[in-house]
Amino acid sequence: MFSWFQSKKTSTVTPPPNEGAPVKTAPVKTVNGGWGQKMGGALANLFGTHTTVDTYFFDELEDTLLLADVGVSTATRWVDGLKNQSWKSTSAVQEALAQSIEAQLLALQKPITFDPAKLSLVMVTGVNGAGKTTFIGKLAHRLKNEGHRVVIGAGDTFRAAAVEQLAVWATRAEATLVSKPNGDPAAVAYEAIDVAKHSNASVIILDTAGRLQNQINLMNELKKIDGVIAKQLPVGSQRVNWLVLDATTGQNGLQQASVFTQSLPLHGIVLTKLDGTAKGGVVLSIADELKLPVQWVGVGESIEDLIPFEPKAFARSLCGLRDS
Ligand SMILES: Nc1nc2c(ncn2[C@@H]2O[C@H](COP(=O)(O)OP(=O)(O)OP(=O)(O)O)[C@@H](O)[C@H]2O)c(=O)[nH]1
Ligand SMILES: [Mg+2]
Repeated sequence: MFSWFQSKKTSTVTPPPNEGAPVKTAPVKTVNGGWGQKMGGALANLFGTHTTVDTYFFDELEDTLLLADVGVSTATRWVDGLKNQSWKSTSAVQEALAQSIEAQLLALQKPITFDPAKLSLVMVTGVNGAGKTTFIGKLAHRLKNEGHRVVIGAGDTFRAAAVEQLAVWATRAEATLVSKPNGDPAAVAYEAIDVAKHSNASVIILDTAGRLQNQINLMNELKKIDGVIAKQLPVGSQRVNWLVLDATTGQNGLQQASVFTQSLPLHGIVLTKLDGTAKGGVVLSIADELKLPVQWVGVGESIEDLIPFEPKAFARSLCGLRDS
């Protein structure tokens, strides 16, 4: 394998330090701390301080949902639906709200699994600083622990520092890194697929440069990368395009997502930085308006801080309830 790696003149292929060692199958460490301490606090407080179900309570509920970044149309629809029923207590409203949110999110959920016997390629996109590279490190680590051989493609070729940052994550996650300084991101995708095929890897994760939704050329570049992947990836491989959204940007994320879907078919959202915000409600707007499932949640900066999205746990936490 090394002679083939060395024959690649224009790109750099960095195998993980322990290349050739037996694959670890240790279970992934459980993430502590759940969704982040801020989420659900305001709703828990509202339900805890109101005992009477009246117009004032519903007004407060709507305001609190808006503050959690649920979005105007979604919040209004939830609250109008609740107002039209009779309630014995505010805690009954709290339970019903959590159950409705869970049902709506569950209806959209399409779990994506990675089969070690087949090649998968995940393209990770999003605006600048959303948390793409950090997510890739966390995901690579998780997949590696599940027994996958992971190749990471450094598709952010604009900044040398971007490759360096990704190289640190690739080393931590024990993944192979394919980079092409100042190269074309589509060429990086091409080479990453080539390396994966020759090294019998099961997952390729492709980083991309951060781009704003109004940068037409950069948005078109995503289409080009996507086209190269379609041609180069073996028939029967799994293709996944995920958009990374920073939860702290709230409703702005919704706008970003709608523009990215015009350039690329998206299979889901990675919601990062939920540990630093009470605005987790944006998940509901994304579900409502874009019909996209959230697949992963980032809850910190370290390699273990990644949680697979679970509608029930999320809905209960958002409503200030314990996960029963
Ligand atoms: N608190 C917290 N910080 C995060 C999380 N994910 C990423 N970050 C931080 O967010 C900052 C940006 O993360 P990157 O992974 O570099 O984001 P990016 O999207 O790759 O950025 P560009 O490549 O510049 O577009 C870094 O300081 C990360 O440590 C998270 O889940 N929680
Ligand atoms: Mg990055």
